[in-house]
This record gives sequence, C-alpha cells and structure tokens, in this order.
Amino acid sequence: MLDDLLARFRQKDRRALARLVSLVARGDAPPSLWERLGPAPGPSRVVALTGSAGVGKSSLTGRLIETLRRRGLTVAVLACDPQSPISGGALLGDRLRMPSHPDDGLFIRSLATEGGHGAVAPRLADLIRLVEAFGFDIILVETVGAGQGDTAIHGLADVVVLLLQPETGDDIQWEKAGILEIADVFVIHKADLPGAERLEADVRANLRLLHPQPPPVLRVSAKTGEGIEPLWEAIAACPRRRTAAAADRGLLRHAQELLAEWFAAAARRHDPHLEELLAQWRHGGHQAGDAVGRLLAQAAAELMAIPRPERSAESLAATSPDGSASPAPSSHPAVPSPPHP
Ligand SMILES: Nc1nc2c(ncn2[C@@H]2O[C@H](COP(=O)(O)OP(=O)(O)OP(=O)(O)O)[C@@H](O)[C@H]2O)c(=O)[nH]1
Ligand SMILES: [Mg+2]
Repeated sequence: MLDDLLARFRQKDRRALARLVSLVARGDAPPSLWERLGPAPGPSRVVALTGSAGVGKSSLTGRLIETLRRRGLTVAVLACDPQSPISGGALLGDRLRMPSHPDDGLFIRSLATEGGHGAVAPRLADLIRLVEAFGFDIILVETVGAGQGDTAIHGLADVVVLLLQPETGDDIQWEKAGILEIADVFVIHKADLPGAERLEADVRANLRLLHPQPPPVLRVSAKTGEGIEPLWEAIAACPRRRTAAAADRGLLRHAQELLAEWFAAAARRHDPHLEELLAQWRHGGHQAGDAVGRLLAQAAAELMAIPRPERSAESLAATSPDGSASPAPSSHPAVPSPPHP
C-alpha cells in the first residue's frame, strides 16, 4: 500500500498526499516513510500565522492564498485547530472554501491540536516535512497563540507572523512572555476597526525597547484587503530561518563524519600517536576534555597537512549557502550530502 501511495505522491497526486498526511497526523506512518520519501524538490517557505483566537488568522490565510496563487506560487495550509479535526474549507470561514474544482496548487488541511504542544498539532514537524517533499512553494501554518505553542512554532517556521487586533479589551494580548521575541513580522490586524493606529504605536514603542532593529509592523485588514501585498513583501524579505540553521547543523555533521573517518583510518594503520593516546585513555591517564583536545589536535594536524582539494570543495559544495543539497553527486562516501532541511 505504501509503495502505491508513494508512487502516486511522486506523481503529484494530491489524494495520495492527503492519505499520507492522515497517516502521519495519526502517528501511523511507518518509519521507513521518511527515507523513501526522498529529498524535497526545493525548500518551501514555511510561514506561521499566530495570534489569539478570533484575531483573523484564517481570514488572512485566505487572503494570502489569493495573493500567492495570483503570483503562481503553490500553497499548502496546515491549520492547527484546537477544536476541530475536520478538514477543509469550513475552517477558513465563509470567505474561503476549498475550491470545488481541485486547484492543484493548493492543499488545505486542518489538524486537531489535541495532544500537541499547546497551539501546535502533534507531529507538525513531520507534516511540514511531508508537504515540503510534495513540493509546495509556500506552507502556511495557522496556530492559536497560546504562549507555549508559539515558542514551538518558532523552530519549525521560517517566518512567524503575529496578529494583534485593536480594542479587544485584552491589553496584554501581545505582552505575553516571549511572544514579542519570537515574531518576525507584526500585523495590526482588522485595521478597518478603530484603534488600529494606537495599537500600532504601542507595539512599535515596545519593540524599540526590545530590538535594536525592530521587525516590520504592518496594518492589515483581511476584510478590506488593505496591506495584504505589503505583508507578503515583508514575509518574503525575511531570511529562511530553517535553512540557515540546517546549513549550520550540516557543517557540524560534516565535521563529525570527517573525524570519524579519520579515526577509523588512523586506527586501521596503527597510527603510533593515536595508539599512544588510546593506551593512556584506557588506563585513565587523561581527563576526557584533555584527551578530546589531543585527539582533535592530531586529526586537525593531519587533515590540514594533507591537501585534499577534492574533499574540501566537495564538503563546501554539499551545502550551498541557501542550505540546499548540491546537485553534484558526492564521490566521497564518508561525506554524504546533507538531507534536505
Ligand atoms: N473587522 C474585521 N473583522 C475581521 C477581519 N478579519 C477577520 N475578521 C472577523 O474576525 C472573526 C474571526 O476571524 P477568523 O479568521 O476565523 O479568526 P481566527 O484567528 O482564524 O480564529 P480562530 O481560528 O478561531 O482562532 C470573523 O468574524 C471574521 O469575519 C478584518 O480584517 N476586519
Ligand atoms: Mg482560524
């Protein structure tokens, strides 16, 4: 069954995607799914919209979908919904429904948050990985701003957009611990309502205290369409957080693999320096930090002394600055290309 699903998934069959999303969301996906899925065709931009219940996240998601589809970008929506496990357009309100003629560039799924991290559905990271492997340009994630869940989404999304609305009578809606720190873009939503200007001034003043270079603050209304295009411009201008972090981890992984490879080779050829160090280590002659320092120094001296242009070029090429895997196949089995972030 999985074979068939994966074959159809690779042919961009959205029904197969929907089935796999259900499997993963329920925690029923076999572990082998991930290696068989293969790398994503390209990194998606994951954009999280967060904010209190009723602030207009779904309505704004609907507007963003229109803007993105007009630009020819494909969009997946994962809506973390505390109440409803039902899928589809009802969640997005009257303004946006699932297209009756399936739009191949759009996939919408609502996910129950029960059992997840506050506002975030369980297994959201895997679900993002799955829809990314399908090849969507943009993944929009709706989460209810519930403090803890907001922090969880920070590591999963490239860009976190926080929605605030005027005159809720809830003065501390945006002063919750941590929320100002994690958002990359601030939306004063329902800007058609009175009080938007004052809220914007308040938010800007607070952000200036926190950040030397405050993030963008935009007035937006899903109702009138005000500010939608500038909002997308601001989101698109944010660096891809996931990819930078993945590239950094990739460098560390390369270093670990190279060290392990050197260690195995030196042991095989009975390198006298290594054997001496190991003998002392076995007899408790070194503290761990000291022994590690000597080991690294030996490895570094050898690795730096031997010119290996093909290896260093390969290592660098394996992770391009945007974090994507190099198309050039690695000829060095010990230094594999990093998996797609
Ligand atoms: N005045 C005004 N009302 C809006 C705007 N956007 C959404 N609303 C209204 O706000 C209410 C909540 O909108 P949703 O889009 O469902 O908000 P949400 O944040 O997704 O809500 P939850 O998913 O329940 O947390 C609805 O009654 C919308 O019609 C806006 O720009 N201006
Ligand atoms: Mg909603």
